[in-house]
This record gives sequence, structure tokens and C-alpha cells, in this order.
Amino acid sequence: MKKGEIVLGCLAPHPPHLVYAENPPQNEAFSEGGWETLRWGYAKLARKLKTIDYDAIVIFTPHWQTYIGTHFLGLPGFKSKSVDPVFPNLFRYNYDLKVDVELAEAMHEETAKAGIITKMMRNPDFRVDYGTITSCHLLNPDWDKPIVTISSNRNSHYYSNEVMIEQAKALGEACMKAIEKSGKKVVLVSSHSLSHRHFVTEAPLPEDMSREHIYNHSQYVWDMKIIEMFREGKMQEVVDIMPEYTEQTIAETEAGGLIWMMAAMGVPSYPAEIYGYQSVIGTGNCIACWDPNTNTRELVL
Ligand code: 2X7
Ligand code: FE2
Repeated sequence: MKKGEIVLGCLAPHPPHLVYAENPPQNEAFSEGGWETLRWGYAKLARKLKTIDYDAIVIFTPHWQTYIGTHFLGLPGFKSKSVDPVFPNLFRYNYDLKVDVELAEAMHEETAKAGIITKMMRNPDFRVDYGTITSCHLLNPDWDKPIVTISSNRNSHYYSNEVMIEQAKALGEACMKAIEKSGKKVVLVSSHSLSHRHFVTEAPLPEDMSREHIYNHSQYVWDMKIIEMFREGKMQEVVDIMPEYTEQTIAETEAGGLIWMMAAMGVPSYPAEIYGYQSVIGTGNCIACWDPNTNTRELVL
């Protein structure tokens, strides 16, 4: 069997506002639009994905938080309504998704071998988090590929950001081993914002773009620095400054997604493709991807 491979790694932020703004039939809320810079960037990346041959999407999410170990979705399908606990006015999404259980089990097995506590989620009533749904919907609105969702183990307050980074690296390497053994072509998705200081008061009309802006200048400067490093292919440096970046910007990188993805991809030293940056309720959100294929990698923005 041919060795499996990662064909693309995507940084895919998941503010539910973006799905709300799209008005897909699955979501009950209605909007007049908003956050076009991110939505148009997502549409362009979704078009690129359509040109790539792949078997499954593997997504790491900060909104499925587990406190003992790392968990993997472990049933062939999950169907329910996902309601954002903070924004139920924006996101009440009816999902019906397929899981690549074989790949999830292979990752679970390699993760256990790496010494990480891990478990398969076999509860048919388990509700899939809005991070998974938002990022997957925007990357692949047709939902025509199976997914694997990986939970984020949240023990940084017990240990430290540094310890969690080591664990995320080990998890990424374990997932890569499983992908190689599976023979499959896989798209990785790290679902999160960058800087993460929120507004404390929502605008009366959430999609009123006259109210949307960067919340904090120093966090914006940090985001721009990180994105410059993405562009320059300095991912080892990004990994090295991650504890400081996360602390200074209370970034959603705290969950470990970017480190997991970079470790799985062998820490790329080639430039990322940038598809957009915009604030959502003051948080910094960048859509980017790392394309290992030199023939298809391009300068997007
Ligand atoms: O989960 C989120 C997020 N990461 C960023 C912005 C707005 C809402 O939800
Ligand atoms: Fe989030």
C-alpha cells in the first residue's frame, strides 16, 4: 500500500458569526451578511480544496474540551442540532456528518502508543462542537468528505503552556504516523482564532460592520507578526514563540491546534498561503493554509 500523506494543512477560524452571515439552510438564524473579508477568503480556500484529491478532513477543535486525555469521534455518523452556548441567537445548526472511524481509530492507537491518555467517543447522543461544524462548513459546504474530530485536552492551568505544547507535538507526530500507515490522503484543519480578546457588549445587530474592529492594538501587532512569519515559512520560530504569543494575546492557540498541525506536517519551512484576516467581535482571525505541493502552492494575498 502506498504511504498516506497530508495534502494540505489549514488554519480555519470558527466564529459562528461566519456561518450566520452565510445563511446556509442548516442554520436557523437569519442575517443580512457581514464579515465578508473572511467569508470570501474561505470561499477561495474552499475552491482550492475542490481541486485537491483527498479522503478525509481531520480537525482539531478548542470547543470540544476534554480534561482527561485526548478524544476522537468514534461512530460513523453524528446527527443533531449544534447551538452555540454564547451566541444561540446566531448559531443553531442542524448537522448530519460522516466520520472516518477507521482513520480515527488508527490515530487513537498511535496516540496511545505515544503515551498520551486517549479515548474514542462512542456516545451516539454526543453533540459535535460548533468549532468543528463552523470550520468544516466553510471549508467544505457540501460536506461530501468524512471527518475526524480531535478534542483539545485543557490542562495548561495545571501544567503550563510549555508542557501542553510538548503534548500537542507528540499528538501531531502520532497522527502523522497513523495517516502514513492508513494510505489515505488527508487535509488537516486547525480550527481557531489568533488573538482572542472579545467585545463585552454585542452590537444590537450582530452583522452591523460599522461596529466591528480590532479590540486591542498590541494584540493586532502580535497577530501581524505571526502572520508575517507564516508568510516567510518561519514555522519553527512560530512554534518557539507560541507560549509568549498565547500569553500576550490570550490566543486560541492555547488549545494546541497550530502546534499539533505543524508537528504533523514536519514543521513547514515554506510560505503559507494567506486568505484573509479580520476581526470578529474583536478577536483576530486569519485563514491560511500550508500546501506541501510546490506545483499548487501560490501567493494568494
Ligand atoms: O469561538 C469563537 C471564537 N473563537 C471567536 C470569535 C467569536 C465567537 O466564537
Ligand atoms: Fe473559539
